[in-house]
Amino acid sequence: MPRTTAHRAALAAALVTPLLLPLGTAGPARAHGAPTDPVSRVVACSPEGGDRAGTAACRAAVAANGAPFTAWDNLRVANVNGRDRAVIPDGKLCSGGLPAYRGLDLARADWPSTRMAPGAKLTMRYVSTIPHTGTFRMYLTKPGYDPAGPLSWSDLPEKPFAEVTDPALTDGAYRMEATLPSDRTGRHVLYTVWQNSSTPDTYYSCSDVVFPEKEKEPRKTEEPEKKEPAKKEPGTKAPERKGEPETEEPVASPAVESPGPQPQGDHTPLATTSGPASGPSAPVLAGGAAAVLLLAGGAALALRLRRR
Ligand SMILES: [Cu+2]
Repeated sequence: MPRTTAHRAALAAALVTPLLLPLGTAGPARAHGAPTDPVSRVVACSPEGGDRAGTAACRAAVAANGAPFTAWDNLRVANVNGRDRAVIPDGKLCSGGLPAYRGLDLARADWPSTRMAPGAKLTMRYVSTIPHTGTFRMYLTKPGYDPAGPLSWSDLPEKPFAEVTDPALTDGAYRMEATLPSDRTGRHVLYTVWQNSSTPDTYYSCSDVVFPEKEKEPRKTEEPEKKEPAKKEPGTKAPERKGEPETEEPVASPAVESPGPQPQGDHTPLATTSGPASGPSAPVLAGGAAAVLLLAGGAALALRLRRR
């Protein structure tokens, strides 16, 4: 594994205690990004995904993939330029059509998920250690979405429920505020598209989210097998699960400041190797390049951490 311990520790810290991660003052490291809250499939099932990586869904995904999701931050396709629906095939939205991530496209209803409240404020955390400029678009599968079928573009509304351009990068992550649609129940996919403006790349991510099921009848009859969603009992809050999106946490205001033009030299565009039509060896090359970049970034991070 070409990943450094420092880098692994960085993601672990980002997943557990993002506010404590001292990346905010750091210079650019060589990496890209992915949503960690609500956690994306690729992060959850990566070797750094902790308990989530051991779930049946993640084990099946890795098996179908034929390789672990080590490069969790490299799910990107070059030169899409906003033509997501034309370039990324139906059923392959979660992999971006990239063979190296095909395990993420499995149609399952048990992916590691994050609980959400309809209509609530969402603060998405999208870990990244290099400040690309660009626009994030967030989509939520339509009411009635069936997680047992392949995810297709027709499952997503035409318009994103949130769109954020050039959010501030704080504590190693972009934080984006959005208001969730209020009419969803049950399991859904939050699909995030990050179209860079400072690179030719677009990043794709599936985060599995679960809204409370609708109460069918106001409790006239007892249904013993019925599960009460999010029953409030003092002192029994599950520590592992993310409940409602955090509302008390101060967040960077979205889309106010632009970090300015990025030198292209600090990033390796994979224009010729990362398209969905490229051969099976291309993602391996891409992964190798990313691994080198990540190695460099991890070393830089280690130095920074040591200096503190
Ligand atoms: Cu990048």
